Amino acid sequence: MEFNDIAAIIDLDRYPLHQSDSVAAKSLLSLGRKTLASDALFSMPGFVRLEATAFMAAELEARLPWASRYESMNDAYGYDEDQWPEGHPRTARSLFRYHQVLNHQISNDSPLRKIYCWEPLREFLRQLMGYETFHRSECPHLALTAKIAGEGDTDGWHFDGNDVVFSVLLRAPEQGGQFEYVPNIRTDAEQNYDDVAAVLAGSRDFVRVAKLAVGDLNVFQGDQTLHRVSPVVGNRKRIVGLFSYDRQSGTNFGESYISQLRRRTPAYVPLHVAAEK
Ligand SMILES: O=C(O)CCC(=O)C(=O)O
Ligand SMILES: [Fe+2]
Repeated sequence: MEFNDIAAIIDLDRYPLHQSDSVAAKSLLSLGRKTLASDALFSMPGFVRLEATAFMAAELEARLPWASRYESMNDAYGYDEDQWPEGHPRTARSLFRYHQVLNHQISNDSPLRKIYCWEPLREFLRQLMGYETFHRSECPHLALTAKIAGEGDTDGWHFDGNDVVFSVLLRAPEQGGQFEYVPNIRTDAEQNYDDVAAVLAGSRDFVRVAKLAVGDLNVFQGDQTLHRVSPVVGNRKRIVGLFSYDRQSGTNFGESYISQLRRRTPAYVPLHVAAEK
């Protein structure tokens, strides 16, 4: 199967984003805006065709030996200069452990990159978010990536440092690896540490489990919504493609994070050399 044509990758009958004046595209925008406001997560089921997801999952899994390996106990809030007393939810740590295939390890003709570079998708997402400008990231490492989670791999509870994440699930594990989240548990004005502490301590009271299926495109606002990916169970890996955009053009990720990422990445073997092995 060749994936030269975007119609072979994205289900354009269901999601005619290239016809921005169509009733389908307009109603998708209004549904998406409403859903994001109430739930922080908007999924478009069956966005990517299943034959294409299987192709991309295999392509990405073949890059695993060169992928960056992340393994660390982190708190949910990211870097912060303040000191917090022991027992405070800002000090609670959970495990983050996965492989990440980096932008420069994903070939230019990968269907995943074709989705990311498809202009009608970027324009649709700009309108969905209500931003005036919206650009693909130009980071050589993190613009387009894929996280691959094997047995026991997980993303611990956290808030994202950026406003919004776009992902497409390419392969689901046998069990576990579920996206769990507590919509808008905090606001700009109120950190709501009591409820955050309860979730970090294992309470399931407010936790939602997203019913993500292979091929779904997900728009997720993770800055106020505590979330995690539960540990993967079984041999089949969870593979998710992640698209990075920014309101400003020419953005790169911070140099200190990128140099850590480089240290965690095995020596890079160019694709043509790898293919000859
Ligand atoms: O793997 C996912 O579905 C989302 C991972 C996540 O929360 C993140 O990359 O910040
Ligand atoms: Fe996240």
